[in-house]
Amino acid sequence: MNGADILVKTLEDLNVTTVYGYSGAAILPVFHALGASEKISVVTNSNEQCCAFAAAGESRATSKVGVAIVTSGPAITNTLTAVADANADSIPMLVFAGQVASDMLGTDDFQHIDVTNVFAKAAKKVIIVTDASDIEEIIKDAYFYAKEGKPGPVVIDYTIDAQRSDMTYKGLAPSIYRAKYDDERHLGKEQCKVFFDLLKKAKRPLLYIGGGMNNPRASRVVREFNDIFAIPSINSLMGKGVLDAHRNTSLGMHGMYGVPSANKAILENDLFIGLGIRWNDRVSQKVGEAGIDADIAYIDINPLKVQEIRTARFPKFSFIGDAATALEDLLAYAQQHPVCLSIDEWRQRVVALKQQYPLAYNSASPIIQQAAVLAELAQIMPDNMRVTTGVGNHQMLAAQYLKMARPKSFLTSGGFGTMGFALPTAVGAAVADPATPVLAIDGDSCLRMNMGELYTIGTRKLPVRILMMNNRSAGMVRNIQTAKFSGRIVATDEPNAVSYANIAKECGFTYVDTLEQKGDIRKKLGQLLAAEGPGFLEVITDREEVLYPIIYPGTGYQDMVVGPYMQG
Ligand SMILES: Cc1ncc(C[n+]2csc(CCOP(=O)(O)OP(=O)(O)O)c2C)c(N)n1
Ligand SMILES: [Mg+2]
Repeated sequence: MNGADILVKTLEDLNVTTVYGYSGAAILPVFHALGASEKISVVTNSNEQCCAFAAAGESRATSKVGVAIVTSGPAITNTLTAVADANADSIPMLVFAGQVASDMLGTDDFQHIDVTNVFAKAAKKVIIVTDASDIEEIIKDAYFYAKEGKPGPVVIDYTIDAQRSDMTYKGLAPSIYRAKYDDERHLGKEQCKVFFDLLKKAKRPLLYIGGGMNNPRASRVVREFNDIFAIPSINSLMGKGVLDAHRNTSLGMHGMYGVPSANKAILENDLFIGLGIRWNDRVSQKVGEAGIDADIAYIDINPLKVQEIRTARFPKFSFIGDAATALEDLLAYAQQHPVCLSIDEWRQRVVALKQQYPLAYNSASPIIQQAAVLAELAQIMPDNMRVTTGVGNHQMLAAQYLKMARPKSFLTSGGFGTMGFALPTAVGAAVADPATPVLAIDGDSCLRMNMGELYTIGTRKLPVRILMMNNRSAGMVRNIQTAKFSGRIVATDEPNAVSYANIAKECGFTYVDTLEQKGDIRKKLGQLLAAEGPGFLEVITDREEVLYPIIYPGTGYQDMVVGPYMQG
């Protein structure tokens, strides 16, 4: 075997069944070895950024660790944005790059770049491998390291001489590496008591669910927890679907573009229970700052973040560890020491907030509003649908309106806010879990960024439906120009010179349509959802539509601007 064969055999041992790969000379031995694999298939995306987004899409949608394999130089730098994106959202993945021969490292050799330095701040870890005798162990370790603690992407830079060198496969057991990263931290009885003493004292406790909880186990445990305690909840963008959004005490996403009732509730809570969250600045004003006087209980696996919050916000309870395990410990404690909450008034209050501050939009306009499409979609979308989004108004409206009922069902670029995300992520989600239908909700500007994925989806006949919101504008940025830059629209409006639906058709989409009439929204959405094979619906929407609510940077929840259609 050579070093490339060992890489492939190691991935097989780890039960990897798909890699997202784009070839090139410096990685060709690995592609040659992949060609002989009966267990691994290669999906070729339209560029390397899409390979990495698709790999991360696998990880976002399932418990797998997605794998991308690309060549050196411009290929690996093409993945930088997607790697940083995965890092920002704590998504595990492996990205392999071919590299020039080890004796050419640091020279101006063709397509050479210092990957270790370029990715140092963008990935959870970067490893350069110049000796094939290391590769098996490095990959097996990296696979589980990517998942442990605060998950993230690992980049492995593999020189061409190492790929070619002869080596024997050791067959190291993956379980050794898995066990190395077992998290064995539990809450002790005293800590459980502190938590429940706080909770019993609280009149208006609020669960705040983050992306750290967005997996089946954590979702199951927190649902069990809330079946008992029925604590009103809000979620971050990344925490959508962890708790069932249909529950009447689930308020939905809060923050800069959050739903009004969630943003109102946070102003009124007196115990903020943060689970798997990182206190992002898009959440605007933070609990513990002036205006929100609440006790804080905080559980997260990232020691740096918990420590930061301990020194900045003085939580009355905090724990560094797996939030699902901590909740299991709390549940076990509560079984032995029954806890009774008297928060009925608060439960009724949040239900009233939802009724008092519903989402609303310009329903009188003759032109289709993106919000109207999302509101209709929320009515008819089946619970088993997995959604991906772009970045912009359509993304925030999807987050506001869609009631996700399952974890890992709403895949969106949170921490990095990366345009071009929806299509390649949908590719990864559809390949990894073909039984779950995927709906990619994308904006016109975002779609253009990785339009090549129409080809990937169409030619592979992937079960992906695309709902394209075409307002002929980078709407979210245009909104800021209108509100804060004297209405001067620069580089955000686009002419509508092309039919995207026609492009999709040309790429092999079997269902394509365009929606322009308000009266057809429900019918055409239904047709898109029911379509067999790849489907594409282009919706022509109002360029002047403004996304509400908004909390402008530097202001707080009490300054939320709800616009002319919602109640303040
Ligand atoms: C790679 C990248 N470039 C630029 C931005 C800044 N940005 C955020 S939203 C947005 C507009 C998105 O437009 P579109 O996809 O049409 O969505 P809309 O807001 O119109 O619904 C831009 C340019 C970004 N987030 N990511
Ligand atoms: Mg747009």
